[in-house]
Amino acid sequence: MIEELKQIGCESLEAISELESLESLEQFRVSVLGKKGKLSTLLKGMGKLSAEERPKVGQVANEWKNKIEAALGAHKEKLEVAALEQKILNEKIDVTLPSLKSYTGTLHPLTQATRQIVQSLSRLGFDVTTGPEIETEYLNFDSVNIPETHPAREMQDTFFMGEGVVLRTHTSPVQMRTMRSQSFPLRILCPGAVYRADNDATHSPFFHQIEGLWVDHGIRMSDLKGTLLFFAKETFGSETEIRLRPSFFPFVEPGVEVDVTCPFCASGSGKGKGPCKVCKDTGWIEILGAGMVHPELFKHAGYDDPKISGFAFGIGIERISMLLNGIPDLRLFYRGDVRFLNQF
Ligand code: FA5
Repeated sequence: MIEELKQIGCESLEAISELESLESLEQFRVSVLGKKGKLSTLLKGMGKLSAEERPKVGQVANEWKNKIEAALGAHKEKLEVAALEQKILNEKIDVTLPSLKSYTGTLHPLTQATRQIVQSLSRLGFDVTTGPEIETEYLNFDSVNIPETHPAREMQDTFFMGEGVVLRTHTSPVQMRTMRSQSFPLRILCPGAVYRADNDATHSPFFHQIEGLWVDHGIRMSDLKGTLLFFAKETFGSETEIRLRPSFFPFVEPGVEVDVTCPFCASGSGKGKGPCKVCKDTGWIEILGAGMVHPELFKHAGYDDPKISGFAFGIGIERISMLLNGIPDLRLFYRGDVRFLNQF
């Protein structure tokens, strides 16, 4: 048996040095030292040996087992080093390759339009102020002269939150918040998000407005007209003209809708040269609502002065950005599609 042990040992030591992978090394270890391996199978015959022979054979078997294990360990280390070197070679970084392109974000077109409008009107002395998007029914409606039974409440399809709270349907409540907390003269712009249960290519349930308010002694309709003409020329170009059409908003009296000459097909006179999909050959495009502040609002604001007057206007920001950038569908603003956003 000692001879057989020696043969298994010598053959194993020779075979180990020729193994080329960690997998074949493990297979070989199991085939020699495993429970059903050559060595264990041979040693099962030890029971038949005499009591004298048994410890001698056991000692020799242990010596070979240790030698084989040491050889396996040493060879395993060699193979691991070789595998690591190969891995490093395969993963070599080619520093001459062009680098990955890094993308720089841009301001959202609605942010750009808001900033452009604020920047131009701040040159007339308007300051920016903001208010909450979750608003009381009182400030959104009652305080701006839209009482509970007034049909104008129906016109602004409202998201009611319950207990006298709504998602604000316009930025006009910020006028009232500011008047109630500050005394006049006031010259403010209130940009922000508003909500209405509306949804198509030109109406979104979530959109943005900029409210303008100027309150002082002796503010007249001509001040409103001058301010809006300045805004129109700054926004759409110096050739732009405006026209005011009578309209109704409960919070102003008189109220107007304001059109600008179509920046795509008209100049000065407002005569469209057509064919123009934007103004439908009329030469005019409606961009905002405005008017002289209704005296009821001054009562709600606590302004008790007979000489006080003011004007207000409300601009839809999506509308302005669509016109400035030729955007056909306002839902594009909210999809977060970088192919669209990268163009601005
Ligand atoms: C108002 O919201 C008034 N508060 C504006 C105002 C302020 C008038 C001060 C007078 C004095 P209107 O509902 O028309 O008015 O909305 C103003 C603008 O918001 C519209 O001209 C339009 O550009 C935009 N708008 C209205 N509804 C939507 C909508 N669902 N999606 C996108 N834009 C909208």
